[in-house]
Amino acid sequence: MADTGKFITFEGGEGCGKSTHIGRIAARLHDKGRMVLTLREPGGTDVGEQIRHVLQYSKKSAAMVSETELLLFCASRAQLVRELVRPALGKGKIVLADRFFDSTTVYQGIGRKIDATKVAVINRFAIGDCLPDLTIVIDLDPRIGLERAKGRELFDRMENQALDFHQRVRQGYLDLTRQEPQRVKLVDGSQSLDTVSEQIWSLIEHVL
Ligand code: T5A
Repeated sequence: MADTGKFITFEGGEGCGKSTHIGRIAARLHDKGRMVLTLREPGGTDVGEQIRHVLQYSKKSAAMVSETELLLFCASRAQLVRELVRPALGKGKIVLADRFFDSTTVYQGIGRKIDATKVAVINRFAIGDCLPDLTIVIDLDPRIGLERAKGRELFDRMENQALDFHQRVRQGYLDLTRQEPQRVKLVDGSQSLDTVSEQIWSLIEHVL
């Protein structure tokens, strides 16, 4: 790939601390004079934000089947990769993404139990060859994460799922760190904010 930037994605269950740490890391990188782009999924582009709206409000789209949900997450990502991620990497920026294709592997594949091979094919079609240089999984007991996530903008399509769904998601992420240890790194999200930040920072320094 001709890209010169670095693509770093943050993953984990609800309320594990992704947005908080992306904000901290972005500020730290800015202080060091690095060009940074932060993004969130689903969304991040005009098209993606419209897709997020369809996915987010379950009263208007309560009948949505899992296959539609999978395609919408991937549609948002296809737009994000081509409109923002690739151009930013080409300019040498560090792209910090709040979720990427591993969320689809875990939430739709393992959480919703859609066939893993089909999920992988659709995921790869959406992202092309735009794979993250580093993926940080912030691991947290879903009971703590769901409690922490209370009070923020509700993504009730997922949060209203039974605890068992969120436990499968957590296990899915743990399995990913074992399957792809070079790319996917695990951080214990139950530690203090500062401790988690420092551990994430040292992982990022390593790839930079
Ligand atoms: N989804 C997404 C799919 O199903 N498939 C896909 O392909 C994709 C891309 C997105 C939903 O969509 C699903 C997954 C999600 O269910 P969202 O609204 O974007 O929904 O929600 P999340 O990505 O889950 O983000 P959250 O806002 O819930 O969690 P964060 O960003 O991980 O957590 P954050 O940073 O907001 O922290 C939550 C609270 O905890 C505190 C923070 O201060 C904050 O108050 N906190 C800590 N407190 C103590 N100690 C620590 N170490 C703490 N870390 C954070």
